[in-house]
Amino acid sequence: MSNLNSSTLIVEADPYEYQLHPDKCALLIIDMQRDFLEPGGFGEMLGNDVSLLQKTIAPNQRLLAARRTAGMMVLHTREGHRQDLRDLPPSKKIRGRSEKKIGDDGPKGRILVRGEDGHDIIPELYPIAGEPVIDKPGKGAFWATDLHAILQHAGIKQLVVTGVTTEVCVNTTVREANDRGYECLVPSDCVGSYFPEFHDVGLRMITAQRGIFGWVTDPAKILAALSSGAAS
Ligand code: C5J
Repeated sequence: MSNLNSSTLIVEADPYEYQLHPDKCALLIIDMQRDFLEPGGFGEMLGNDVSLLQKTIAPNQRLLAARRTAGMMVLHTREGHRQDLRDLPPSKKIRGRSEKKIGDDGPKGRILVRGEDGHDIIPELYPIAGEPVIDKPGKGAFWATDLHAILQHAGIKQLVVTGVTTEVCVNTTVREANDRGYECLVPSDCVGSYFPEFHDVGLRMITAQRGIFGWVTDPAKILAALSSGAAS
């Protein structure tokens, strides 16, 4: 544990500085799952270039290591469904008209089904004891989950949101969090998309109109702020 205390850390960010309160801030890592990031998973099966998401692994590892060292709360999410698929909306199942669908057998087990290999978090960012894992059936991490209750009980008011994909589950979660009163900071290199243009626009949407949904920064700036806090 470091000596981070309740003092405010200033993180340079867009559209303006983010005032990070270490004791009220959690790192929320969205859907860094094998099916989205690894070759042969669901993402690649749909024709996506997974190397675009793999770029986010090292920056997330650096941030996660700093967070764990600082003793701040870390949570992970996984998108997926019950084994019996009763929480899978038929509209989501048939969307895309692809040959292989959610719940079908894939190279890493049944696609996006809880308990299957492909549904799990990549080894590089695997949760450690004490880090809640939120299983979510939708794109947003607040919908049909206990995330809000867990954060409220821990006194969390701020979220650093990372993971994949920028314009889908990260963006949806930031919007949901913003409506629930959380201040969200998104480190740009720690989020990724199969579509670079959607990544860029997804980040711009967050900071538009002087931060309509939150703040965006370079992860190095969060690391710098955390290490200045640890040193003080
Ligand atoms: C998607 C996600 N893109 N985690 N999931 O279906 O963004």
